[in-house]
Amino acid sequence: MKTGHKVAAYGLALALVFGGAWAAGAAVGPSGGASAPDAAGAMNHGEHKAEPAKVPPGLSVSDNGYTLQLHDNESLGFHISGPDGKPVTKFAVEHEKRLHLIVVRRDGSNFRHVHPQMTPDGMWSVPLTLTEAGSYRVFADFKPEDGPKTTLGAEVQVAGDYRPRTHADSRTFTVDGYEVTLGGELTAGSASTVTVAIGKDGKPVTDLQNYLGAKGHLVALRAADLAYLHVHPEDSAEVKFAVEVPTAGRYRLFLDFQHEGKVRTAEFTLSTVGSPTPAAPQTHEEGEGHGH
Ligand SMILES: [Cu+2]
Repeated sequence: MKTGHKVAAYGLALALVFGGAWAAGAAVGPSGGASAPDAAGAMNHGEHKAEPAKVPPGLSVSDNGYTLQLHDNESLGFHISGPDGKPVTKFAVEHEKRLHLIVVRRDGSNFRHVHPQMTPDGMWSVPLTLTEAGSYRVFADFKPEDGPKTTLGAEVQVAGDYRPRTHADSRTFTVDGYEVTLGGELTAGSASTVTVAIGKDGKPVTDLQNYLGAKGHLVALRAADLAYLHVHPEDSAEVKFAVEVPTAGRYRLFLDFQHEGKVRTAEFTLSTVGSPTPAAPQTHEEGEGHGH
């Protein structure tokens, strides 16, 4: 596993992102808490509550004592090392899975949300073929049985002729004949409510199936750095989310929904509205801003 570590460390130098609590579940956990671990030594006040994170989740390969160790192999393999340096084997189930893996290219394209399998010794893998060239961010979203909810990110490179795409703001997306529309606005510095309407053949789809225990799952990434935002489903009857938007700017949102037995993904690009809020105070912790 040392080997894997080296490889991972090399690949990561650029990126690391991530964050958050992927959908609802995080509930109360100290998810935002200790985001910038090794660097800054930030959290030296011994407070582990939901204080505002200075850095959103998902931006680091290591957080809360846990490290994402990508393996250098064909299928996407990895393990999570714990505070004791050993592979973690006990994970809490969240949204029906022990670990959620999000893969997205740095330009915000080619989003994938998959659920790897783990061997008893803590080695995870998932058959995932990345065919288009580019630099990809891999986010592992999990909660160790005896640790906080954590989102780690590392980079995977796919060689070839990389043609990055740009994404203009867009709140509608069509996939397999489903027209998906986002409602609501993102406002920096607050939890913004986003609603989802899904139609097919001009009629609203009213019988969405549960997928991972909810009517839909939304992943929100800050376009500039792929910070992984906290998203909480707000209501089980309606497809509605609270998205914690830390800063003004553009965001990529990816909705997984299930209808008639198949999971599909719709993607959107939204920019924040209103006056940009100033950056969170760097020297004082006043508990305002994007905390809960
Ligand atoms: Cu998942």
